Amino acid sequence: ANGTSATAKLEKIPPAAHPLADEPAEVAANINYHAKYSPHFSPFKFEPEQAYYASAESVLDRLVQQWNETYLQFHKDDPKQTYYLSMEYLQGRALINAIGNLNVHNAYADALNKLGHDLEEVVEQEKDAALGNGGLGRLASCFLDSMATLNLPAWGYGLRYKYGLFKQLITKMGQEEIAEDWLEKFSPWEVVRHDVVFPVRFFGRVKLNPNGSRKWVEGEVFQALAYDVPIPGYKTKNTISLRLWEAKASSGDFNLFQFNDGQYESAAQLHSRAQQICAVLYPGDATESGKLLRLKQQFFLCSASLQDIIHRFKERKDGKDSWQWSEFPSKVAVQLNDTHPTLAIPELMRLLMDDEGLGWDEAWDVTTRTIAYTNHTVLPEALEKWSQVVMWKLLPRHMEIIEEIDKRFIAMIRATQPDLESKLPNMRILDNNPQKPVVRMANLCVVSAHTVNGVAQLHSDILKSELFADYVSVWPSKLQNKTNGITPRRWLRFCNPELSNIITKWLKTEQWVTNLDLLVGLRQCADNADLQAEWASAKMANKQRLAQYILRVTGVSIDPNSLFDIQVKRIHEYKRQLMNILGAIYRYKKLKEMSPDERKNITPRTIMIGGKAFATYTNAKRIVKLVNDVGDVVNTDPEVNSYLKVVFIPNYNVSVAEMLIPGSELSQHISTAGMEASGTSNMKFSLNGCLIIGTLDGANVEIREEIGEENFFLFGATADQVPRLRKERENGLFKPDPRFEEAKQFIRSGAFGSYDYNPLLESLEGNSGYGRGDYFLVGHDFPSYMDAQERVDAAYKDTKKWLKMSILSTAGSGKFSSDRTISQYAKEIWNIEECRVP
Ligand code: GPQ
Repeated sequence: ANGTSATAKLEKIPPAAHPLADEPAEVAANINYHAKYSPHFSPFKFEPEQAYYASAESVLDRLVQQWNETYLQFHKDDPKQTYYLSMEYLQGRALINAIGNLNVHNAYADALNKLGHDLEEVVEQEKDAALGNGGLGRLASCFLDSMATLNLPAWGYGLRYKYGLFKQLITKMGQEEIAEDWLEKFSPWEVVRHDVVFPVRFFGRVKLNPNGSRKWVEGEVFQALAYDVPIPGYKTKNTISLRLWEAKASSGDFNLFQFNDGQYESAAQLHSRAQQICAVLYPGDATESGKLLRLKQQFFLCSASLQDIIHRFKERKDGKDSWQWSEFPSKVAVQLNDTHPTLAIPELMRLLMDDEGLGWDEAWDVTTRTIAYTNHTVLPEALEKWSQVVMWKLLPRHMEIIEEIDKRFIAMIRATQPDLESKLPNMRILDNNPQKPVVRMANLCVVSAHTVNGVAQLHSDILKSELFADYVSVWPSKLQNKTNGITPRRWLRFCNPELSNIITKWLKTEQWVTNLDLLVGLRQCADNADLQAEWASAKMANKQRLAQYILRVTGVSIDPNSLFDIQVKRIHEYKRQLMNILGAIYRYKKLKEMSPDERKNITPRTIMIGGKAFATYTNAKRIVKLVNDVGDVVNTDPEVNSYLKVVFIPNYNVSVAEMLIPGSELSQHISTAGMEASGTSNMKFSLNGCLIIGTLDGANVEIREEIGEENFFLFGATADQVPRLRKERENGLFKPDPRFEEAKQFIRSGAFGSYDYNPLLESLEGNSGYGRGDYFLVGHDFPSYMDAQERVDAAYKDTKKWLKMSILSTAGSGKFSSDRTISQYAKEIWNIEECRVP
């Protein structure tokens, strides 16, 4: 009641005129106001950095209003709402995206001009929010953009890491990792909610109450404090939240007695332990490494988010005569982004049973109707398995619940599908191997979630026929496909305004930004000489911008008339950057052997490779080193360096991608078939009119279907051939192509320096040393890869043909909008509907 009367008073006093006008003069006044009256720096400074902060706060003025309206609308209409739980979000920069979504780009550009600044320069002051590692984190961020744009009642939950993804430096030694504190000078985009705090417990024990109920007690309790980031939709008032949790100790946990006694460290022990929880983003991308801190992080996210969700559910029920817990799944959908937030399952069970007093069956019914799970990989080393010993210590009550789920699952199978008995050891949740008993998180998800989905058709098919095949007869319709997507706002409209304007002009509408299928309209003019000329000049402008960037960050000058060939993604053996660089080495060697006259027939190429390697993944780091070493030799070889450059792009991140993708002409998506669940950068390149050389893997399959096989440079083994090829290889039946042998031999000869590349080369050989018998089949696919590269060179010579293929790539990319993906989740998994702010 107190709170309401205080709000009533607020309502009576109208706030000062809200600066919502879009005229540049008013926007400039508002920026000016923030620069003067909410200064975060010494006064009278108005450098680009201050202009950035003042602009961001000015944009936030607009956002906060529609953000609050969105919250109130959701509260009032009380629709079913989705909560996306993810340990990673790769948000990148927010200012240019917010200005674009609010449709005030020109007003801000003009306003900043009036104030003596340039919008582009101001925008570049912002540090990327890199709270993710790669595709999985970026997917979560694209999803948020689509949820807001589609006016869906949906939120994201994550953790507020202090140190996000490391910064990559390239030195003589190869990759070096530098901690990056993205909050060093604070983020203007987050709002701390001092009134949104939930306790999260670790360790302790389970207490048996006299009535038979159980309660988790003692141990350590930290506080989860909410920081909200606004996520504006495109040309809609709807602005949703990304809620990031930070861990705090309670003030009572500060030991004043010890402090006054001079024991400063131990006095603040719990405070520093709290700080550890959200200190760093886990650097694993598809790698497994059991660390207690990571488990704490996962539980912290799950527990805080579920308490918040339950709190909101009750709040919205408040005042309604009677309600039942069985209604919870008709108000709440929880989506688990991979197995990282699996603990949401036992935590929801615990909260319902131990705090709300539900029985097992009722709690299980609510939990399973609420939770859905997305799988993002079939790599065995990336399937999370937690030690039961560690879990019993950290989360004793949850282990009890997991044991019970396991027990009941086994009983259910024995009662209903006794023929599956022999499969049970693999299907059950607990692996009680006495050497190392573990909990299999993916199994827990499949057993508990109402829906499980893969992220591209091929990947979902593999889940059905391999990884989760045993469950298909138990739950025939539990497994679904939801092919990934990307937001066309950030990945075309904002990052490539030149091409966007051309598309809008030729389609005579800008509706494609929210209805990407309209791009097919470009097909009918793919041969039009005027469109081709405009298309080519946009590409050239973007290539020139990219060339300037490369010169600035690497010192290498590249020729904008050469074919820009790019592979950017996390460095991983299955992604086969090694095949790319071996191809570059072979190309270099052939160029050296040619006469100057012969070289004149060669299509000049600039091969760019970028990406971060997991800090302890030594073979990945060796690949980074090799690319750099090859570049050093090739780029300074006056005989051939007008025909070939090899550049390693340092510190690949979202902002670098936004600049690089529009300027690329060919991009490589060349993973061993069956290993890349989807890939999403393939979609970004294709959308920007870049052609793809790739294998039949992940979403490549669907991209090729959409844009037409004649516009895709295909090579390599198919997923179903891979097991046989590996066997043949093991049995010594593999005969390497001479080109492959020549490229490897060239490295061995020392042509690229004295660094020890043997471990890398041996990974491509039989069973020796580091060798895994070329598990990723680089040797098998190399000849067809080189043939495909020859087709690329030939196609590039025919400019008209190339431009047509490029236009058709964009035209066929409509399916890969995350708006399409999210609409499918909304209809086919979450059962939620739009809730629009009028
Ligand atoms: N992916 Cl399991 C990640 O980026 N990190 C992970 O930990 C896991 C998967 C990627 C996956 O490798 C890509 O093929 C997908 O396109 C991407 O997730 C989004 O689904």
